[in-house]
Order: sequence, then C-alpha cells, then structure tokens
Amino acid sequence: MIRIVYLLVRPESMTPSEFAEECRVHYDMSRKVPALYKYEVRLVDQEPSDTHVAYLDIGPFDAVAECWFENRDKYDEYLASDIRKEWFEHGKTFIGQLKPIYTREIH
Ligand code: 3ML
Repeated sequence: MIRIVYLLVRPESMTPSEFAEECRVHYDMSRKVPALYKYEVRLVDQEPSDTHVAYLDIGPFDAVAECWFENRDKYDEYLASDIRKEWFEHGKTFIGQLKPIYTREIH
C-alpha cells in the first residue's frame, strides 16, 4: 500500500469554520476519485506540548490528511484522471500550504 500523509495549512483569508467546511466538501469529492483507495482528512483539535519525550515544535497547521493507493499502477491511474485534476483544483481553493510525507512500512 502506498500511503501519503499531508499537513494542511488554511489560507490566511479563511476562517477555521470556512476551512472545516471545505475539508468536508473535499472529503465528499474524494469518494469519486478513481484509484484512490482511501482518503481521510481530520482537523487539528489539540496540540499538547507536555509530551513524554522532547516536543517537536512544527507548524502551525490546521488539518492532517492521508491518501491510500493499492499499488504504483493505481497511483499512476489516479494521477492521470481528470476527476483527480478537478479534485486538486478544489484543493487549490482552500489549502494555503501543503506538506506531503510519503510513508512506508517498517518491514
Ligand atoms: C494531495 C491531497 C491532499 C489533500 O488533502 O487533498 C489531496 C488533493 C489536493 O491537494 O487537493
């Protein structure tokens, strides 16, 4: 499984509630994107700094998302799709900054 995590920052011009609404629209749109096995987007709720190890101070960011793909062929199919392109156009309207993180299994 290919899994890509994203940190999302809302544009300065957008309120948190407007951003939350666009995240919901973006999630609904994701269900029609071909070859996207799963998409999740979650709003940042709390960022406690009282961690049991040294605190990593990054951000600020407003949401965390993740895209799942079954394999490289599916990922390529997703990249080529017009519906995916429309989805990214919507992304441009409410994602001010995006940090993609390609993750891999531990084994
Ligand atoms: C890539 C993505 C990360 C995310 O949250 O949504 C998708 C598509 C987009 O950036 O518009």
